[in-house]
Amino acid sequence: MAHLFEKTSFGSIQLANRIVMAPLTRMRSSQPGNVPNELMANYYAQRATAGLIISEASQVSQQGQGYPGTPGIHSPEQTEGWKLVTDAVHKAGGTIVLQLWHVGRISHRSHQPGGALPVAPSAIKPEGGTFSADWQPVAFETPRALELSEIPGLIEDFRRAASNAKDAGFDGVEVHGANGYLLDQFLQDGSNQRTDQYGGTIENRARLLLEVVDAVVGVWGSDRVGVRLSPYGTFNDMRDSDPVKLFTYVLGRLSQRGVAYAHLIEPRSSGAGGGDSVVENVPDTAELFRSAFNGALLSAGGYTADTAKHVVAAGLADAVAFGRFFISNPNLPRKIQEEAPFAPYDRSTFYGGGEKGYTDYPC
Ligand code: 8OZ
Repeated sequence: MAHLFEKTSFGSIQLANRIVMAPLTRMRSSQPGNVPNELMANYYAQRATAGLIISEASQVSQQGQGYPGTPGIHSPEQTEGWKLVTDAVHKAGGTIVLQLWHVGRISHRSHQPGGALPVAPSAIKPEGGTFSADWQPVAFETPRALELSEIPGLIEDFRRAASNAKDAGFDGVEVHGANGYLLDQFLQDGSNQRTDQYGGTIENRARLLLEVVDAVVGVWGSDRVGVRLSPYGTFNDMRDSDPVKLFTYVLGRLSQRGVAYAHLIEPRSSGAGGGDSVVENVPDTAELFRSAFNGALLSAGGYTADTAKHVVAAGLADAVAFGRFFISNPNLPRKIQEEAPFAPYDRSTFYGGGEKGYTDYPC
């Protein structure tokens, strides 16, 4: 029976324990240029006792940005900035992978090159909104459907970003295929109504994600690449007509490629970023998809110390990711080991700002 404090590995990535820090958008990169900084390095280093840290989602291009203050991994300055983070985490004994992100339609003209419309598989407007480059709440607009001729450039953006992440000293990368961002928009038929080879059948809708994974694997090797997915998630106005068939196919293809891990977000915490409510009567995706993937499975979404112990002991996941509680408990593994209560988090300081609510939680 596996234990949270037993070491494990995701491909060639070694984890000292099975408590993983989930990717968390915190919107504190330096402006202009969305550059990672010393404050971020300190924040991540404080959390180095995690078995693995997954960095906050980091845009692979300017077009891939959808919120103010999120770090990029496309410019030389950003790559240099990330070196501060990887050095600090490694000095503190931790392991960190970078999450590669393109938001697709979850953006606003103010973030886009030349003030253009955000891009997506199809011109379908999601419900809801984001924050503009000057931090004003703005509604989503109808995105521009990507031309077929633009797809190779998108894949190249991910490849180049993966290469930058390697130069920046990360231990691997995670492809963000979840939560209604670009790659998920291609996967699910509520947002993809294309009629070319990137739309229609499941094989076609999964094509972009798999081509991106192949490009990134070409840089890192499959043993240092993970993929995050959110079957049944509804954040960012997502829906699919047959999630079991879609995600079983995707996980099967990822198995064939031998990627280091699959990272599944439980739909009970589908309100990612929006609040703390728990969605009732939704499938348990670690259980539903465990047999569809032959590598390490990382499960995320509203875990407590007890439910995390249980899911690993039951063999339904190899490791568990905690998000919100890693914000307020930098040394979360020790708290779990000592069965100490978790410190509460302050949602009002999640996004943007400085040290407050970021590096000032007691370690
Ligand atoms: C919350 C706020 C903004 C972005 C995700 C990158 O859900 C995010 C995100 C979450 O994956």
